Amino acid sequence: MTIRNILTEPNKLLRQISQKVDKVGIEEQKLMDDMLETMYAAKGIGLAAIQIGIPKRIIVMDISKEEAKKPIYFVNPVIKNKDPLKATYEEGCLSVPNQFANIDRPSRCEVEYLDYDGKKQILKANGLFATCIQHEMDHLNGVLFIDYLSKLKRSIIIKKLSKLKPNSAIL
Ligand code: GNR
Ligand code: NI
Repeated sequence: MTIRNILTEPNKLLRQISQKVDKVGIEEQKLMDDMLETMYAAKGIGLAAIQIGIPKRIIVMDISKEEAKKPIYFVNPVIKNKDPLKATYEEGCLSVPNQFANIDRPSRCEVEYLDYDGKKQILKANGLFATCIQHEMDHLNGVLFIDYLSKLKRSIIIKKLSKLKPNSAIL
């Protein structure tokens, strides 16, 4: 397993739409292993493949608070039955370092996906899990949580990040 570099905003790759996976094979499993190790190393609770530069519809997540790790692997996830009731969480993103904002999203949803072994699964999500899977799903569609903020707030964040990373304007 390898810890990979996490891309940060501004970076055009983060705006790319990720492609469906045909088959969950060895290559995809190795990618999921690397993603999980990278996510744990960065102290995140979720990671989408595009955050390490791979435009495939793959997400890893672990929202367990205890010592015991409970990773979940999602391939080709689809979100269904979003609750019209919204919940607000303070979100952060490993690709938008050190920036946080309150974001409203459907409080509950269902997610259909293929697991690590390529088996079809469906889960009902609420609380932080519902927020996180929707945040990760956005990554697969080139969307970041800062896109839900006003233009002014978003541009202030992007300006801050660009200063930390002067070369990013040409990526
Ligand atoms: O680690 C993360 N924490 C988090 C907190 C609130 C809402 C969403 C997240 S996801 C984030 C990791 C990340 O950037 N995943 O794409
Ligand atoms: Ni993120």
